[in-house]
Amino acid sequence: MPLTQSVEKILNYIGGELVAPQEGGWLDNFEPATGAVYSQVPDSSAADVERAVAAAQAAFPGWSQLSFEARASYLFRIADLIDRDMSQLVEAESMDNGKPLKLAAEVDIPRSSKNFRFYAGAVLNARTEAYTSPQVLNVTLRQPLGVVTCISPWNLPLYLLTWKVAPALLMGNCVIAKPSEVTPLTAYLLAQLCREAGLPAGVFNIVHGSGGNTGNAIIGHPGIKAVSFTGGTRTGRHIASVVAPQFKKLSLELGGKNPNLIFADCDYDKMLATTLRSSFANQGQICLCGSRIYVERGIYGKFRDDFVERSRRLKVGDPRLAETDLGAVVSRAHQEKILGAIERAKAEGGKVLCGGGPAEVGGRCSGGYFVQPTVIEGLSEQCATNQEEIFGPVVTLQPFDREEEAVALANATQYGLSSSLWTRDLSRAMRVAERIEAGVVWVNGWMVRDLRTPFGGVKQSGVGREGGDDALSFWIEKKNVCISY
Ligand code: TXE
Repeated sequence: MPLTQSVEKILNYIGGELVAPQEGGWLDNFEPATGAVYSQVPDSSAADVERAVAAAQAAFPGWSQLSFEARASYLFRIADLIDRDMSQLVEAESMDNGKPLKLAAEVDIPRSSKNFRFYAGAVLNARTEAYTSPQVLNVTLRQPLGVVTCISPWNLPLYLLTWKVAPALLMGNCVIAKPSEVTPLTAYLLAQLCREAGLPAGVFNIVHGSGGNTGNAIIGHPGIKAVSFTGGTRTGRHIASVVAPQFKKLSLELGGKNPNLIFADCDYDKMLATTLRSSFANQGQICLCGSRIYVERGIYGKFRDDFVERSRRLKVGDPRLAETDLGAVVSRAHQEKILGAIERAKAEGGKVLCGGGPAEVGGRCSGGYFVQPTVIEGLSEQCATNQEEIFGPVVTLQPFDREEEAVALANATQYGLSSSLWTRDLSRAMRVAERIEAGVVWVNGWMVRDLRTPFGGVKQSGVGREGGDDALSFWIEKKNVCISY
């Protein structure tokens, strides 16, 4: 039976049980491709959060005293169940977020089981430090924090939720997760898989709800010892203002306004194909998308014409169809934000080379939230369009003449998450990469990911790093024990 018809009420996962919100708050959950309400999601209250924290606190002694191997065995089992239910999870993610089915199948869900497997494998090889000197042994204990929270966004729902939850659990913590209220479905299905895997009650809890209600109750709870957040910079700033005075550990993965620097000596065909993806994948709703494209003047005209021609050919349509390249953006409000940004770009003097408005998709999707892939040139780097995150299928083009100018343009925003850089000259690649203000620089590629690498941004793109040892170290306290003998 198609999933849409089988999920009326999405439930919280608290103390190992699937439960409704205690005070009965529910939010409509929309299918972005059709604009229809297809289910209800809890708008959980402080009472629900309290129940979840109590369940996690009760589970913590048992869970934290298990070996890495024992904890990893649960997560390997969950990964196997995600793979078993791959098609259902893919359909759910596409329906809930609006992304093409093929993108959820190629990226979102396979990466979700990979997140569990990668970190389960990492902890089995985890090391600690010990230092010896005459009659003295120093050893570092890596102890879990206790009850922690993972707050995740709507753009890559299961992918980013599992990216946070896996290391937190494996290092011995018990987790209160709060997925975005805009895309709760795959978290609900994950809860069911965790129950099937026999994960002990209270180890992992999912409390659904709005940020202002449920989210605030979580970050303010004294029983929560660390907060890992991925979302917008504005929300990240608020969370930091609440969490920092409580001296909790805090990891912030925030927005981006990522530059894509293209030098004339690049591998042109590979650059063009990759730049289409880095501009419009997931309808431009990836914090790593390259929304500011700077091209060395000698190839600017050729690139502009080729890129616009290829962008025009992208198919905006029903996410369920194999030929669809861009599905729906995540909500009516977000569609209006993106369309407003396009109108502002025009008012700022931008020339729309293609797209520039909503996309009409007929049939079952006539009420959906679609935006045309949009390419704009002729703007200054200081205008709002080039300074503020739009988080939609909208990119700007600008030529540059010299390497120093390209670096200055790349660094001309308050963000610093990622950058792409296209050149065959590896000395230039390293020179430019060293000077770009970002946490990730892709040379001759985009979204090439090794999960062992540090991932995160600088400036207003965040604080801290996820991935590999950075994630494992975030979710523990280090204690130095010095033994004299
Ligand atoms: O994210 P929010 P939104 C950017 C993008 C987007 C903007 C806002 O520009 O337009 O952020 O998107 C929870 N206490 N990114 O509104 O508000 C919220 O419920 C605790 C970039 O969707 O940041 C959700 O679970 N939690 C980003 C999560 O925070 C709170 C991906 C993200 O919500 C809260 C998504 C509070 N007070 C959007 N308020 C990326 N870096 O990938 C909200 N939340």
